[in-house]
Amino acid sequence: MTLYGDDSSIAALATPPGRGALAVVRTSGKDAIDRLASCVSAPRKLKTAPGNTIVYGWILGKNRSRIDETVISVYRAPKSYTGEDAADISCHGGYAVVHAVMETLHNAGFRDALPGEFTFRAFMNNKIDLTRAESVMEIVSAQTGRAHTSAVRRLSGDLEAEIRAIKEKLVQVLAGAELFLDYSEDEYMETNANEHAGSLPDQALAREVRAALQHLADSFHIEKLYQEGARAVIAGRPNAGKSSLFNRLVKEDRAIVTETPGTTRDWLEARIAVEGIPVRLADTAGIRDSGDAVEKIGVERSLELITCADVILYIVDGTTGLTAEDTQFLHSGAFHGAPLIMVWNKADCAREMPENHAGMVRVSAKTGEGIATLCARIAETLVADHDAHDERVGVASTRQKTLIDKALACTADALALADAGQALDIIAPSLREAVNCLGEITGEVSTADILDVMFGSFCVGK
Ligand SMILES: Nc1nc2c(ncn2[C@@H]2O[C@H](COP(=O)(O)OP(=O)(O)O)[C@@H](O)[C@H]2O)c(=O)[nH]1
Ligand SMILES: [Mg+2]
Repeated sequence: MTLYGDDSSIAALATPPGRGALAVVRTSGKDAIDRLASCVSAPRKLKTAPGNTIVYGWILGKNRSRIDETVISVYRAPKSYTGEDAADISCHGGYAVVHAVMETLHNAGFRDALPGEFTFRAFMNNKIDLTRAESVMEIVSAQTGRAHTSAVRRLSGDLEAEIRAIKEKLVQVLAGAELFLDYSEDEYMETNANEHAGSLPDQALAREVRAALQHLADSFHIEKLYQEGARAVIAGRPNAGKSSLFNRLVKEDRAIVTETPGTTRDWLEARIAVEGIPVRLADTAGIRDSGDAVEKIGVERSLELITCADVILYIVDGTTGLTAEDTQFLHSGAFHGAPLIMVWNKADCAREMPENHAGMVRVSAKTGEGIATLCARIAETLVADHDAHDERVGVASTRQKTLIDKALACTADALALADAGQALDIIAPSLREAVNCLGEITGEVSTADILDVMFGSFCVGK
């Protein structure tokens, strides 16, 4: 019994629904091709088609009525994405045609694929491990080149290889320890085991493993940042140039810029890429005490946005400099500890920045001066103390991160126990637990619950 309950033939639309030149309906299952043959104009050709070939034909509906002219890519087990016999139907992209194709497939005995079911089958048939299965969704969701590149690395199996290599070393450490345990009755070994009290037989290798796991654990922040992105909020007094800066960063005139203070009453959001990091940038209403009810709501929303920001750009009007209102706000505690970048705007006609404002970035939303520096500062702030240019493969999902953390903690425990002079039979269980965690990352060790959560988050057709 598999997680999804059965091994029936499945079908799903793999492309976005709607009008388009083409749509791809994907099918898989041990009798998928025979079933499909019952509803095409060239049944014999399809039934006998070898793997990795294309068959041209019409998809037929009730009473063999024509539904669409298609080409069908045929795959034979085990050389397919799922490892089963499979066929991709390339039909025309439209709601009605896809609906009719799906209906005819249902009549031929296909059922709708559940989210992630194709990839799940690929995993069950040993086509890919869990890290590669996860990277499939990462590729689909990648918003910037950088996110895509690191997802490709995981799809190519780099993470799987790295985890396996670490695991092998850990197994070696464990085997060394267990050798002593197995032969502890033996007099010769006992003498040696006593000599080894307070250290693992392969202490240096265990330390190497701990360092490699630490590196993977540290990589998560960066991978997540490039994948999921961050939230930046522009704040500041009315008329400081927030909307102008927003427009400059978005590179189009989206926010309304006016000379009347208090124009942006609600907030606007745009998705931009800052040095490869997907950023949701929000322009907010000017923060000030206002009698106007609508503006007041805008100010409240600004404050709400600020509480969930990963970075805040606080804009100061460089022609007036820091005012009492700025200082009051900056000291009000509204920022909840989120990193703050102070921006001295209107550099084109501003006064010189006072010397004690050294941390400020001087820009002109009008001319574009200083914007590159500001972007670099935003990226730097989001990356925090991590190495954004690290070329090594990293962990991308919370599932992977949790297991790496666990394996790291167990390895560190084992090393600490060894340092404290504990016997090997006290140390070995921690090492074994660490090995299991690594096995769970790639899916060698897996339970239905884990698979359920993981594949359930996929989109249908994947
Ligand atoms: N000279 C100059 N004027 C600017 C600059 N940025 C904004 N402004 C002007 O300042 C005024 C207020 O800008 P706006 O973006 O609406 O400010 P907001 O209220 O903070 O959103 C407008 O007249 C803008 O043209 C700048 O860099 N240089
Ligand atoms: Mg504005």
